[in-house]
Amino acid sequence: MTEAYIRAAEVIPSKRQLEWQKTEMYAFCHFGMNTFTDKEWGDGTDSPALFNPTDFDADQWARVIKNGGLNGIILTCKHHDGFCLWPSKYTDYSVKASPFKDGSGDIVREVSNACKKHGLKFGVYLSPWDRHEKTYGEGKAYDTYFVNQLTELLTDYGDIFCVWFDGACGEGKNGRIQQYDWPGYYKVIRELMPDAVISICGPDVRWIGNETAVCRESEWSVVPSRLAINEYTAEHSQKSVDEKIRDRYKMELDLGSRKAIKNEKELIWYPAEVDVSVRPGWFYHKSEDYRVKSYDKLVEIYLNSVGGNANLLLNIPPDKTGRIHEIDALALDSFARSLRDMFYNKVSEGSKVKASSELDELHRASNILSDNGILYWQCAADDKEPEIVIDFGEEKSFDSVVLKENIATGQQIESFALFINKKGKWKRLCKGTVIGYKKIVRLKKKVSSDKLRIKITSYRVKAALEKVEICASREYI
Ligand code: FUL
Repeated sequence: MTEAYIRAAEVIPSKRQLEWQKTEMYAFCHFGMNTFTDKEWGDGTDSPALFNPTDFDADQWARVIKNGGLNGIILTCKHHDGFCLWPSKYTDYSVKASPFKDGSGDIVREVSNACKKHGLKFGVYLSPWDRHEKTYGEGKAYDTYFVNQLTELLTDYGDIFCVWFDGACGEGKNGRIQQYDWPGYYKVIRELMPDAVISICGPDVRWIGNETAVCRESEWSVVPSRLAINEYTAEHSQKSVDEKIRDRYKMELDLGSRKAIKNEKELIWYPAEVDVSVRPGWFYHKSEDYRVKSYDKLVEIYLNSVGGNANLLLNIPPDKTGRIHEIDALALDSFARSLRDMFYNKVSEGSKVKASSELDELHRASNILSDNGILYWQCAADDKEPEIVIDFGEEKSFDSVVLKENIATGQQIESFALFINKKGKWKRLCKGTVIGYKKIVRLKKKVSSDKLRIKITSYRVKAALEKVEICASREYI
């Protein structure tokens, strides 16, 4: 059998995975019965009368989220307590039975409309674990219930970019055990919303393995297929509300290196997503108003996730009024401004680029500075240590370098190093491992030079970079 790393180099993303990857960063909105009961997990017995946002404003959610630089919203349409944020025909436990708009409201509709209006993508979280529904644990009857709900969400609410299935279940050994019909669920999703990714307990997007945004140094998108087995995800997911899952790294640290995949038979494209909350909890609690993450913590999370080949799903839980709290909105606003400042000056624009080799005239080195998103640089097949030199033409200062592989043709680069020219000698700035969709190298302080050299020190079959951006942060005097 061909060596695993060579087989790995052949694995490419599906169209829907590629589109999802470009979404980079989007919001999770945990909103539901727990918002009103001040809990993280409800047991499904709380009265629908408690659900009553007094000033619900989906448009405000979308404005705040868009202003924060996020590109979509995934809404908890139904959390573990089973309470539905849309008037589902299949249960009485929903907004229909609540005082919200006298039972005629539909949170899912309003959020999906607001997303459309503000150019955000919309995704649905539908908890497989349902503590209210009587058929849960009965097998087929619950599967039918679940598929009916999925069908409602995927037919009545416009385009859905993601269906997010949580692995959490707190039933324990003596609880109700439901064997989910995953293939049946996936079939319905593929039929009704073929472009949507199915995340976490699904074949398209992989959970990073913790809820504190602790990322791997080398986040590979090509990994063993056993990682997409839902039982594996569930085994590592939360089993009780008090479990300190957030503080632990539960899964293996090396999923994709040559060593890690050496004996793996089947490899798949299964890119990582980091899910983390802007507050300690997933749902809004007044007691956590002063524990909202600072903008610099959010920047750190962004650099590690989006800047480390993973997408970021950042939870912003609206409060009891039905709006995103001012403190969260402020944190998001400062976060977005910090990112804009960080990449303010594009130093590499207009530079000259030279590579150690080019595959042919379609794969020119100069493609890495273009924005067309189609052409990229690829080195010649026999180039063992390919490199690119970007010549600014004059001395320039910068403090971040953004590198992107052309992932449509796979993830190939295993390690790289960056150098700057100092009086005719190359001085190494840093070393790194994988690149993937995006790698952001953030330097501790600005450096200046007239050239940057990118050396690919190890790759699988073909080395290809789609984009390089060298930036200087904005300084305020
Ligand atoms: C966990 C759930 O138990 C939490 O309540 C939350 O929804 C989080 C995103 O996933 O597994």
